[in-house]
Amino acid sequence: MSKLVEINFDGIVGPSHNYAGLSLGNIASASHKGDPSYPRAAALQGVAKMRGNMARGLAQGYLLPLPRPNNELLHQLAVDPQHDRALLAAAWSASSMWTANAATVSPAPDTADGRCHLTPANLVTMIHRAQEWRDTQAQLKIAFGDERHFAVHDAVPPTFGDEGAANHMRFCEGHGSKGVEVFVYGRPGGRFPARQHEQASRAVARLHGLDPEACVFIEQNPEAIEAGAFHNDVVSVANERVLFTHERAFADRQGAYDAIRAAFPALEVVEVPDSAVSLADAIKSYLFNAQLLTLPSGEMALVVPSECQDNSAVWGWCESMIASNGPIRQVIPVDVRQSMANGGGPACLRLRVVADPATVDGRFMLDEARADRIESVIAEMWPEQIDPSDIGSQALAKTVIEAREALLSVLSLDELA
Ligand code: SUG
Repeated sequence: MSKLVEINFDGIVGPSHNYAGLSLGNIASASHKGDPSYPRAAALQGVAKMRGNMARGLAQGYLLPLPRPNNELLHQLAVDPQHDRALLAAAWSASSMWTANAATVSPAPDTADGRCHLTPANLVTMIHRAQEWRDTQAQLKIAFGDERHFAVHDAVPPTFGDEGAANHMRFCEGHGSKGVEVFVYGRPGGRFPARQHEQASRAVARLHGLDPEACVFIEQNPEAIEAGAFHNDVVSVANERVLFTHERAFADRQGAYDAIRAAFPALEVVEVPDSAVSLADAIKSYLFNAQLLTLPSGEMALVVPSECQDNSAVWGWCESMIASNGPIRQVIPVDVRQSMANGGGPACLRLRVVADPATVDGRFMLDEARADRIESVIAEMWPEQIDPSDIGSQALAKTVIEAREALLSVLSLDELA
């Protein structure tokens, strides 16, 4: 029997979490620019989400915050901390919390060599994200260091922008069976950057040794990017046979469904029409930036941001979906408001890896004892509040560095220091 299960690796929110308005095209990031942030609350919200999924009987892992501030970047760009506030903030960004952008993952049943392949995302469109991949790769090489089971690649070189799993979906009968991988790219030329380049997606598919018959490349709807869906996972999510999507997610709606169905005939589309939930409401509430999970009972649950309850069209739609006989049987709201204010919902905060948990370095797997340890370091060491004017201060830099090191230490991951 296959021991392959889906493991969600959540990004632990780093101690420098702040709102710097760094992401053009990400409406939440722009509208919260300059707000005070609450790193301790943010990180505890993330741990509570992980605990919730663990309590549902699901395998849960985590990735650690990256070293910030990134002094090397500040030197390379000769940043003047008084005047170059956005560049300064970039070097302090805790954006690695959104691990859906850490890498693209192709599970072992999909690849030519029968190993699980991971390619860190180059995230080249934005400097605060482009600095992530080498440190992310260093973690992936430890967590998935067993080369009998995993292959960790280098990022795709620029100029082809790659945003990782946020623009990638996988359809399968069960997580351990062979899947069809769908890559969603944007076409440049609009008001906002199209962060995922088609050529990056195609390169990842080749690197991973995917069967060309089991790959589908789809264009994201430029109107969705224009409305603030800077990643496809803001307007769609997939799990096993199900695609949960907004009607306006793809450039050619029917063509997209047909192409997926040609490769994966069992596809079930749960489409939310624009007439029920507008693209604007979908993006504001992050209804689709949800974790669509198969529970141990076999039922599917949708873990949504609690903002969905604040929007009557969105919540009304969720209630009618549950009342109907569709494949998604539960909707579970979670509070990740600190991350949401930077455009990161429950789905952004996790990287899905299908693997046998016994083959993963155990120091990256959550259990009750580790959750307790992580929570107590956060409660003790994470700054309670960061104001924009604090960014760059020596005192805060010291706090942030010490907090991360304390976390690495309790998890026996000092080699990442
Ligand atoms: O890359 N926000 C992130 C949010 C990433 C969400 N991820 C997924 N959709 N998978 C981004 O735009 C904001 C940082 C700031 O403005 O301080 C930021 O980087």
